[in-house]
Amino acid sequence: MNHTQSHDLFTRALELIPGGVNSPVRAFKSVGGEPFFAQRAEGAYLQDVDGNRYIDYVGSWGPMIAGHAHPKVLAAVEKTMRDGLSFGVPNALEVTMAEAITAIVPSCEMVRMVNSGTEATLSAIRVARGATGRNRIVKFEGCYHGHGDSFLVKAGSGVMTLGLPNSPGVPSALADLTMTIAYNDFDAATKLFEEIGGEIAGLIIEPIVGNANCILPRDGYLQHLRELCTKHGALLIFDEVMTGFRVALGGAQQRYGITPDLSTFGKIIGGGMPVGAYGGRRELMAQVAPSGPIYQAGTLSGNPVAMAAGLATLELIQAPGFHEALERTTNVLCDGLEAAARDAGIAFHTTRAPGMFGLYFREGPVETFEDAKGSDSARFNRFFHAMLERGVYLAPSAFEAGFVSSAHGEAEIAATIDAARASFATL
Ligand code: KE4
Repeated sequence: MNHTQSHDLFTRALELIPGGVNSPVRAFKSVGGEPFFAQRAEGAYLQDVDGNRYIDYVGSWGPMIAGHAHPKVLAAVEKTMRDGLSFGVPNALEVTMAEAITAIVPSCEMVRMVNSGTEATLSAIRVARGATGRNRIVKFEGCYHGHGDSFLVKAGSGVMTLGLPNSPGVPSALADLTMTIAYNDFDAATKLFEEIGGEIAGLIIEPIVGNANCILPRDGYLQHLRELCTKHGALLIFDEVMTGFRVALGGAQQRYGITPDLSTFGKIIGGGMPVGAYGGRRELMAQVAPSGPIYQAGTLSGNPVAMAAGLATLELIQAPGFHEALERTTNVLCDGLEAAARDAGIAFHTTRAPGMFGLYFREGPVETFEDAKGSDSARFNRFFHAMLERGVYLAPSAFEAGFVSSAHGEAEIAATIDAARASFATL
């Protein structure tokens, strides 16, 4: 493939933007090579500035669940923008969005719109700390909740798994307050709560981990965390920025039948525009300014054009059978990839949930972050580039989930499996 224009753009970008990108994962650092620059996108396809076309399994990292440039989403944006782009005073679409989210996610009796998943999660833990008067937060190794200081923490050594900053600029005084434990480890959670349960403001988790590749909760695990939080007076926070409205209309909390105290959302509810949200029980959310003392604000929060894109997307995913079809497509894709790998004699395993999947160059099962780290990432990187050359764009990291949209039809899945057969043969 010719990448001349992308190379020129990347060369210019490197001079002026850190790493040449406005978000690190886009730089292809973990898979090697240079990123391509998008020109346009439609349905399941991305087209780069050199005219190369790809079947897209990233979908802007989640928002494009109904496919790129969906006519109904574009029409909603076009109609709304003609009345103005931003008012800084309330707008009816913010009420419509709040009604939509609280109707689809019953655990959210109230909701606040923000502009990114990061804003949603850092606001949610502020509510947890403000409402409980406690300071400690529990997160899980391998889970990503955006770049808020309290989340850029890695598991420390020692029993208390004291947090250690995993980025310069995060004060250790703050990192100390974040405890990190292993995902899907029932005993680790029980032990931590027995030791310091009374000090924990909130436990935040990706109910299905989509940032360490894709890892599903073991049977009963989420319920176990629910019970521990209830017993010790800590708030259970489901970070559904990625899983929300994807793995089921009501998200992972609907799929697994768990009621968190707070939830965070993003991606799909913006339909590609910058949107995040956090919500939960009324007695918690009522404490958020200006109805309560816990402060949080944002100039463009609830932006009408972003609301229009998000609402049009929410309408599309409420079509009868939307999520059942998404689940079928995801399974046909993953079954086909596994069959292709088997025929090529390659150790390969997939994990999957409706609309999202994980690819591992190792035998299954993959149930923990340790299991995920056992994947042959060098082999994944070669597979990534072999697929890219054949017109299939996978997430450019062995530690990111892939995404399927309703625009991925039989033709796209068949073409992807054909490309995989050829790519496995080169490994
Ligand atoms: P944003 O601030 O990037 O909108 O959302 C942060 C976030 C929070 N919670 C979860 C579960 C998330 O997956 C994310 C963001 N996801 C990454 C993909 N791994 C976004 C891609 C990127 O960083 O560019």
